[in-house]
Amino acid sequence: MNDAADTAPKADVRPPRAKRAFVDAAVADAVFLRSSPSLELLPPVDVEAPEVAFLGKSNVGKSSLLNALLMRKNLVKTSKTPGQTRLLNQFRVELQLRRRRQALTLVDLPGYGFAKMSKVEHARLGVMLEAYLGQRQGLSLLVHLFDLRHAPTTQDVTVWDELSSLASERVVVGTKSDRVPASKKQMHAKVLAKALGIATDDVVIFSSESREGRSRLWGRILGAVGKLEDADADADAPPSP
Ligand SMILES: Nc1nc2c(ncn2[C@@H]2O[C@H](COP(=O)(O)OP(=O)(O)OP(=O)(O)O)[C@@H](O)[C@H]2O)c(=O)[nH]1
Ligand SMILES: [Mg+2]
Repeated sequence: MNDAADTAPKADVRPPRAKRAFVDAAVADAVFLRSSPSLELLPPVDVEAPEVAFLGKSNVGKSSLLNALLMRKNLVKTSKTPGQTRLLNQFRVELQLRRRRQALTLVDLPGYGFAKMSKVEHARLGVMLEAYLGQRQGLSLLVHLFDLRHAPTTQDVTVWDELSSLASERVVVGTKSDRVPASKKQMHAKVLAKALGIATDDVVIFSSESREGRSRLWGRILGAVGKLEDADADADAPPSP
């Protein structure tokens, strides 16, 4: 038996921690902070509470996903009617990690692609979104949501491509997974990933109804803000329901 070989450090072939971790995040506190009608009226990013924004076409489930992440029923306003969110809505969150608390600022963005509103309002929302995405200094992570039930729309892919030069990290989430048969989820994720040019494994399959994907998404968020090591992360845990 070769002792040296036994004690030699083994090559680490595991995927990066940020991708394999599932975090059962304990939300100690979550409150509405403010609604802002423009980037100029948003205060600068608070370095103590890294900012994470949620983007996607209208009605894809951004506000519902935030409620599911935060384990709150109605903290964030949701609606069956597209075009509910029309301001930059910030929420302040305190997570209880293994050793300490971590604050985050989550931003619920208005959806794109909603035709049934006045041209003026449509243009105003477009300008606000573009300014936020193009100029928000210090944004840690953009979570981009797509409806897992359908292939992404042309606009979805255009927006994704246009944001490829974004300085901040991006995570792709496939929403409403409770509406996709279990046997077809991977196939739908594959179609989405292919259209965006990413790996299928990088798609976080999510449902606000069943909370599938919640702990995986927390893992990706904490990985992006560099706090995963402090979290109560269990690399071997199965994806949470
Ligand atoms: N079945 C199912 N329905 C969902 C899910 N997430 C959201 N919905 C429904 O989809 C509709 C839109 O949800 P919202 O969370 O308001 O969507 P949004 O992306 O914030 O919409 P805008 O603010 O208009 O851009 C609501 O009727 C939700 O109940 C989900 O995971 N599963
Ligand atoms: Mg909304």
